[in-house]
Amino acid sequence: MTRKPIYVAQPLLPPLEEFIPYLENIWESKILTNNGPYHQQLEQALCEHLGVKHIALFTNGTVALVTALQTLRIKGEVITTPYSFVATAHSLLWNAIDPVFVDVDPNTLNLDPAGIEAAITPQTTAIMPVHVYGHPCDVDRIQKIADNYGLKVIYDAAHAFGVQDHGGSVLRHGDLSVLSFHATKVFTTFEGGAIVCPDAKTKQRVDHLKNFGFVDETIVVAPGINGKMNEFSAALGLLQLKGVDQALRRRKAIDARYREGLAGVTGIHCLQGAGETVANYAYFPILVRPGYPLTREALYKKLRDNGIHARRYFYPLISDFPMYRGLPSAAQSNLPVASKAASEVLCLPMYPALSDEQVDCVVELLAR
Ligand code: T4K
Repeated sequence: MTRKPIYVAQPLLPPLEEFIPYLENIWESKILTNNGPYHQQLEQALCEHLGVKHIALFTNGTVALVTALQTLRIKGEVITTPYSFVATAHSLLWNAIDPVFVDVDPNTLNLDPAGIEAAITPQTTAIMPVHVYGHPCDVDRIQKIADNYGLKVIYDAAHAFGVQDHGGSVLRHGDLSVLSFHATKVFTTFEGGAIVCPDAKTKQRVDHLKNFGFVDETIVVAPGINGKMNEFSAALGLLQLKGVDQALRRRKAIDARYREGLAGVTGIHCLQGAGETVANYAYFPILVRPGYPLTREALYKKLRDNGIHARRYFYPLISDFPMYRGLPSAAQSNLPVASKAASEVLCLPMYPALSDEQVDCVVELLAR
């Protein structure tokens, strides 16, 4: 039977007719970019929605990560996780910073604070953890280490849109947090991203850096980049924001349906959240373990043969890519938990338009 492929993610787009008035305004004003009206409105709206004070929009999450490191003038070595999308470590290389990989926690697959101290050297200037799958890192322990050693903390929060812990938005932690609004994310502006800043002064530096370093027409204070979000994306973001809560409710229902359906399947382990009070259900990762009749690779292929495009986020580990594997910290013996997770993980389709029948079809294939 041929049916439409089911992908790991699919953007939830608002009805096209609702976007037309935004487009008409852009056509009328002819302001397409450079801190235009929709850009300003979206920054304000996101601050309110996320419960943060300052946000700077970007063209994508990767440029935002690169700029976050520039903002804090990070140099030398940065401690980070191998278990992430490759953009995390690439942002370090783009700043001529040496990544130092530390293993992850077996329960959350986030950077394990227990390994951080041993990796600190006189060259270490910062820690870059990732809230993997939107589950918060152990922010208190990470901050304590950072304070003890005088290190900055930049969170790669690409997956953590809307996530809250007991004190509010998870994006308030560290010195900066970086979001991605890519098409596959919980909240999308086609391509896009943002840096969440703790104060107006830091946001001002970020705003200069994302606009070539311009302070005004004639003054350039830093070798900045072009990281600006355009008006089309900002307008889409404003519209998208209206439906994001409803979309999260649907994601939550899908998460529950998967968990219920997979509960009795021997060898399939569903990753739990990390104690967030508001989760965003950005991904549905399972770990394929001994006891399951197929290997992870065989299951991946079986699903694909049935039109279900699950993804191995995150395999290979970043530390196994050619530009990283020569680093002493990239050795598999240094990263046993991350290496095991990378060989077991499969992210199942997770997006609001996924129907109960489609979820059941995935579960049935896994259970059969
Ligand atoms: N840090 C972390 C921890 C990240 O996960 C990411 C990005 C970043 C930083 C960098 O942020 P950005 O610079 O991207 O803003 C995807 C995304 O491209 C990437 O944004 C994301 N993480 C990563 C986890 O996943 P691919 O190469 O796996 O995506 P792709 O194109 O294969 O898409 C997956 C599925 O989604 C497709 O099979 C179909 C569906 N899809 C995809 C696109 C692009 C759609 O339905 N519509 C679409 O427009 O990397």
